[in-house]
Amino acid sequence: MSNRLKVTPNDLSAFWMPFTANRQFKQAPRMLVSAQDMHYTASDGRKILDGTAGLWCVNAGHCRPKITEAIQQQAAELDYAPAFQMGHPIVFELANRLVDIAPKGMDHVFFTNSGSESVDTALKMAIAYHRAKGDGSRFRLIGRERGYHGVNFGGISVGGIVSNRKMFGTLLTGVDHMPHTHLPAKNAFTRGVPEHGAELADELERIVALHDASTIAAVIVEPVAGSTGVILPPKGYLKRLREICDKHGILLIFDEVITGFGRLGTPFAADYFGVIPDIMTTAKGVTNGVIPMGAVFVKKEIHDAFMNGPEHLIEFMHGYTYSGNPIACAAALGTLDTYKEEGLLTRGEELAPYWEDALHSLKGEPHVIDIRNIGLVGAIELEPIAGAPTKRAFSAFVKAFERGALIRTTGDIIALSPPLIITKGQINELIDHVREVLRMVD
Ligand code: PXG
Repeated sequence: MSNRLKVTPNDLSAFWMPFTANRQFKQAPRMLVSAQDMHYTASDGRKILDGTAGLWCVNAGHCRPKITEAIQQQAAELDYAPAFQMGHPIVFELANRLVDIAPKGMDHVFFTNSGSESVDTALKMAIAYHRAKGDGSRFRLIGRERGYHGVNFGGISVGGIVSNRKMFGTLLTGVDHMPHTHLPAKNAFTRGVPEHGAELADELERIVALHDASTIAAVIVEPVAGSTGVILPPKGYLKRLREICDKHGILLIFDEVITGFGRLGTPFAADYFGVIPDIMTTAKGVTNGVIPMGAVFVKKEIHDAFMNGPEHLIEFMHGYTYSGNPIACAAALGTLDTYKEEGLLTRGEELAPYWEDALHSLKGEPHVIDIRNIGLVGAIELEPIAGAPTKRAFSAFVKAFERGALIRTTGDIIALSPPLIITKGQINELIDHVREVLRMVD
């Protein structure tokens, strides 16, 4: 095996990096060369504490043996099998295992390769479901301001992050947005789910009144919005959305790409909030981030509505070459085994009070204007530098990396989402790194 430690590529130009300031990065690259459990190793040999589970995906920690072995074995046994009109055993096994841990009633799984594909799959399913039931006038999709649903055209259309939308033309038509639920004036420094703002769900009634329910297929929200900087649903908000959707025959889609697989201390956010959607999109934690895979969970009624035509016809004209790829399935099974053996899908619940106290100990540190937390998710919002938004948080990110911690920033918000195997000692260490960098940055 090659030892890439201290080996630096001499030309970084060919790789166009995703969601990265390419020119800035290539002048001062930050390279990771290996990982184990809670740590990365940087190319200069330093150990870096992973405060973000990679990109919210490495929930069981890095290079876990069960997952590695499962991938190795599968690659040697059945590397690829056609995904259309053919099957292989472990994709069926995986679907059953996923349904076993899913919220009640979510009995079917459709496989994709990413969160973005899961979202576009769910949106297409919702529209096609109504049409399959003879209700083809329901085509509208309702998202939310500041929502992140990946980067494909469906996802950015229902998404509400301006910088991800404005460069890309007209997007999907027939889309509207509810307001976001970030109310710092009322909810700043709340521990856990905020008190104020459930009434924002009633904005859905306003949208229904404008377009008429008979034109609306689905509402999609992240139960906890991650990428936009950790925005929590106010108490009662998601229940209210569920009620309004039920009243008007609108499907409710939860985008659980980051909240799925234990992030909130329950297997899914639907479990945490006691609100079950009709469709649930996941990715990331399904394979511990190790092999690309997404999974869309669907209620029985929705699946069954497609199963009515002639049996020789394909019921849902959708799928990907790599839907249910055997090696991804093996990685997912190894991941589910690891979650189960170590109780990781509920470990966040035990750690959440300690995590909450540690995070909120940052109140009063320089620049901090809000702190938010739920499960093993945390956000520290900083006052932006006047005229230079994002700059302060980004320099905190760079300084944290130099000190030995990987944190994530979005806008002027530091978002933390460590692997679910983190110890209390490592929580202290992570928060101390953040405290120190807050004291260092301008
Ligand atoms: N939905 C949600 C809610 C997400 O958070 C996606 C869809 C898209 O997933 P893919 O696999 O297509 O990237 C996401 C992705 C961050 C960060 O730091 C978050 C994501 C991706 C990268 C960075 O907040 N979320």
